Amino acid sequence: MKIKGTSVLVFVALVLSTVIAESTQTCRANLEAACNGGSSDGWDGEFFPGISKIKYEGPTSKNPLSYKWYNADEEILGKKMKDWMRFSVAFWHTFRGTGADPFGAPTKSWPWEDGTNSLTIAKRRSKKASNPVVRAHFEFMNKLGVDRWCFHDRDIAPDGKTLKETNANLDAVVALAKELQVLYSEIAFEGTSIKPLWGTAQLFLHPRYMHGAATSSEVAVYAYAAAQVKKAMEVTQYLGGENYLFWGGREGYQSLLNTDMQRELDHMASFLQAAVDYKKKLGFKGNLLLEPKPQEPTKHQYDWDAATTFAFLQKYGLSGEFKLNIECNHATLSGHSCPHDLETARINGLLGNIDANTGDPQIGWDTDQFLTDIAEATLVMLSVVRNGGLAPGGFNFDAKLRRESTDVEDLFIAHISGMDTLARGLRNVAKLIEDGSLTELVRKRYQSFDTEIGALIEAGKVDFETLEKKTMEWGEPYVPSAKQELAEMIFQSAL
Ligand code: XLS
Ligand code: NI
Ligand code: NI
Repeated sequence: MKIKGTSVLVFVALVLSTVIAESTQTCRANLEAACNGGSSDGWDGEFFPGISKIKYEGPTSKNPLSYKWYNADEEILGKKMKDWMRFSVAFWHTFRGTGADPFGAPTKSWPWEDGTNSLTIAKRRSKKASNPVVRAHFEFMNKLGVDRWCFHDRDIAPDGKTLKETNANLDAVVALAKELQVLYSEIAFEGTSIKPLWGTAQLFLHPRYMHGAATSSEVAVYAYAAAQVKKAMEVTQYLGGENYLFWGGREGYQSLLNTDMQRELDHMASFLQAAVDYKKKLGFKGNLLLEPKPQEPTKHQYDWDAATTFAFLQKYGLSGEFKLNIECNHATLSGHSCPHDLETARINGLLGNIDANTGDPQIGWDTDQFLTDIAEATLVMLSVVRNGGLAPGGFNFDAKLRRESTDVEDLFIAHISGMDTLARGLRNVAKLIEDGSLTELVRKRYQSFDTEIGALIEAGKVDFETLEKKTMEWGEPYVPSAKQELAEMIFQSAL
């Protein structure tokens, strides 16, 4: 996309790429050693000076800073790997994550944060020209070779005293993000534009949302949330975002004793209907996504899982307007597996995006770990391939480093590992499809329905009386083996 002032940006891009290439004049990215006498406000160096662009080196490489399975331009099953994956970096985990947990203080002192005083950083973040966090983020994406990102309004810009001030803070950072998107698109991605995979409004951190946002018992909070979403939709569109997301972290309840569940659900539907209307007014072309999660922070969230969310959408006549963003760790928290929720979304035409992560079987919360289980990744990719891909959705790494991983390079290693795992899953799916025996096993299992009477049943045309007559005629059915172990054996051999 050509914009006004592109030539200026190309010039800046050339200068910047020279700086990057020569790696001279690099300010060490920490507050003590920053160029401007202990303040990194004037920052224009590299944040990751020792790390160059991550390249594909193949499965035999021992270099942790290389891709072993993800080869962006390689074609698999008729599409380039990058087009199957459409990877995205989650700004909040990667650049705002501190390693703090309910029991412990932050463990990470990232070069772009001061690690202690969030207000200082917040102020610094709100100053367009000197926003080290956003700058670090785009350098990271460039080096990783990922051209999509996801954000909440409040992770990129802080709250002000009034909504007006807050919106102005957001505008300043969004202007810088837009500039950097164009800049890095030119220098790093040969004209393909960097953009958000999705944007969203953070409707769970601020105390005003303690009873929920769209489902708050306070009408002024409902209104505030609407105003916040309106603005977040606008900036997502401005940045070229491909989707807009709703995650209802506090849309739910702690106790049914003080909750009018019917009223809250009706409010949520009105809120989402208003978002649909505003999307149309804006002319926003992307998908609206809902992200199911059963609980945490509330005891019960209304978008419990894919099936519950689908029922809600149908009840309120919103089905055609939303797709689902399935997060693997949420699926397991709801008592399903990730592939179960992916398939539930897919067969109902709702699979729009994946928040790629995984939980820990021994810890009962949303640990948001990078997915490194190859078997799981293969099943995930099976759903994606059956879905014909995810576009305009993709894979957002809603995943964070463990509290104990504190090196800057760990951020790269984590993403590389997550990307390689899914890439390996895709390669395995190709093997399974080429081999064909799993598909054949499933086909054979249902072949009794590939008959005249089976077809009539599937068309919903056979009544109980007819089936009773058939049963008299057929006698006791022959019931063959399900071949589960054989299916597992075939699956294993593709990994
Ligand atoms: C939290 C959610 C959240 C959404 C975006 O559990 O996964 O990160 O993806 O608000
Ligand atoms: Ni998520
Ligand atoms: Ni989550």
